[in-house]
Amino acid sequence: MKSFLIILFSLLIHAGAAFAQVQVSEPWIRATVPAQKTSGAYMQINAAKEARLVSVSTPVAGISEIHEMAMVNNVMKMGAIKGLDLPAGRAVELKPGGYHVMLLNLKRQLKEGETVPLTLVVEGPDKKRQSIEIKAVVRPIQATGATDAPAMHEMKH
Ligand SMILES: [Cu+2]
Repeated sequence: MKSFLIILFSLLIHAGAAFAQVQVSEPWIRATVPAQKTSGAYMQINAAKEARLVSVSTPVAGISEIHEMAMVNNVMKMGAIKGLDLPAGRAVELKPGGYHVMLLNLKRQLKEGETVPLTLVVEGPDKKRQSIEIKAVVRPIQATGATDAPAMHEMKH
């Protein structure tokens, strides 16, 4: 019995190690008003080994895209990118005014305080993919970062 427990324990450690290569901290989504169809999701992603975020999905949105923001002719524009590189050991921040996950075709209003599941798919240099399930907290509409206000999202999409 004792040896069985030890084996089980070591299996758990291995599963944990594989999963811990990519850590997501402080995921949040901006709350929406009733008719609003878009919002943004933000978080910090820290990959122990080089990886790439290749897709995101959530049951509350019809489409989820990875977006970057860039200055084009002095105007801040955003657009979808195919993936976001996650350098080894360095946190990549998705935040208002920067990289973000764009949630489109929202199926319902997102209310402050609720949690929303998100699935991130990360690809390693060996092309192996890993899904990471996280839960994002919905924060108030006016949460930090005026440049990425919901009204602006509505205009650009
Ligand atoms: Cu966007």
